[in-house]
Amino acid sequence: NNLSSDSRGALIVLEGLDRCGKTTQSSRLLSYLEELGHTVESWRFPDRTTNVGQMISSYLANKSHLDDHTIHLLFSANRWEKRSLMESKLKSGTTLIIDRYSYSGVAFSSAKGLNMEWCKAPEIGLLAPDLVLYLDISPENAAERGGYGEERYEKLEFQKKVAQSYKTLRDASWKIIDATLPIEDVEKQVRETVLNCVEACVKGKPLSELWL
Ligand code: NYM
Repeated sequence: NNLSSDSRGALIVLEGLDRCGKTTQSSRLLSYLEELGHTVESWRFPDRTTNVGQMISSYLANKSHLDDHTIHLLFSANRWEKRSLMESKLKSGTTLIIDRYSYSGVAFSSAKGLNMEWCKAPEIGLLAPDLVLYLDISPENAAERGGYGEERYEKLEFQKKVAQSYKTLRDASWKIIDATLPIEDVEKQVRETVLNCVEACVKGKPLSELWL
């Protein structure tokens, strides 16, 4: 096999509305890549284990209140505190599967009415994903999936705005997948797209930074 030690890992991001199935697909993808012999890790943002992550977690649980700009910058800081580890993992050949990233940051904050360019600015210089898998589901459809939880943002009206924001963020790294298909069909598309992406990275596709 051609996984030589000097080839880098791929940065793969899953995005979508709450309840779109990201978490299920990222764990299935992790097992699949492991079975193929790849070195791979599954991460998620917010990373609630850090100090910043704990502030975010308390905000999401409605246990604290923060200005919209402040929480936006905390989400971004939470990615920045992982940036160097992310870069060294990728360069040493580890593929990272990440559940939510800068696109969530911009989509959720701009859905509150914050200026989109302002929202994108603190993300400049973070590593750009090689592939964004967008699990596409209508807000109504997502809401029917067992209902939303108690967390902030898990409301139909708000998710509609988030869906609109996501649409304006699409770029060439995005693959839109119909998340209303049966889990196995979604998984099949995820696998195909990811294998192409991993291969491109092995062959020397350079790492780049946001925004592309
Ligand atoms: N979220 C997530 C943001 O508002 N900004 C961000 O930068 C990120 C990464 O946090 N409703 C929102 C989206 C989710 C919530 O995410 C928690 P999860 O995947 O449910 O743990």
